[in-house]
Amino acid sequence: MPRIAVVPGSYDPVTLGHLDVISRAARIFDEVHVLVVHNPDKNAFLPAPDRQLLIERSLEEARVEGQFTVATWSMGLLVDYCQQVGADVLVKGIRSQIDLAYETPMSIVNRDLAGIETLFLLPNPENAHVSSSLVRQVAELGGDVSPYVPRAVATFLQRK
Ligand code: COD
Repeated sequence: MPRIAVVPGSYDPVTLGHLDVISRAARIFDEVHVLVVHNPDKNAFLPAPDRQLLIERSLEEARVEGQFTVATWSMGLLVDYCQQVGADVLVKGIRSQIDLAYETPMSIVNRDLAGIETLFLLPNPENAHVSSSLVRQVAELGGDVSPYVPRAVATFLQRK
């Protein structure tokens, strides 16, 4: 049986920090589903189809090795998607105590709801400060986002 993991996020937009977590998950699991999920606590910057496309382009461009599916989920619980595709692990990145405080209750609820475990990965130090919200802010104010995002994202945001 292949081990399948889901790496969910808002990915609004995908950053080098996300890409690092995704590629490390691909070294642990046979299949990785990178899932764009709407976070009701955040205002969307890019539409979900653009976010998904940028993840696909970034994985291709960086030649990240692994078996990937990139998808968008807006139909209900994250664990419903996991069960639908046969995944029993969620992978999340933890940059700080704030991330841990936010993720801990969700990880317990996801295990209660469906027996889905959450694997937390620490970021590489060079990406630990990178977030999509920082990228959005720099982009909106006309700054250079290329140190923080895959090339496909930098090009897309410049055109936008
Ligand atoms: N380095 C390492 N990890 C990073 C970095 C970085 N630089 N940047 C972000 N990450 C991690 C985040 O900590 C997170 O784990 C993941 O990457 C995604 O980050 P974002 O910002 O794109 O996404 P979020 O934080 O808005 O998460 C959206 C989710 C939909 C994944 C989240 O809200 C969730 O799990 N919701 C659950 C919905 C549900 O089913 N609820 C009911 C039961 S809990």
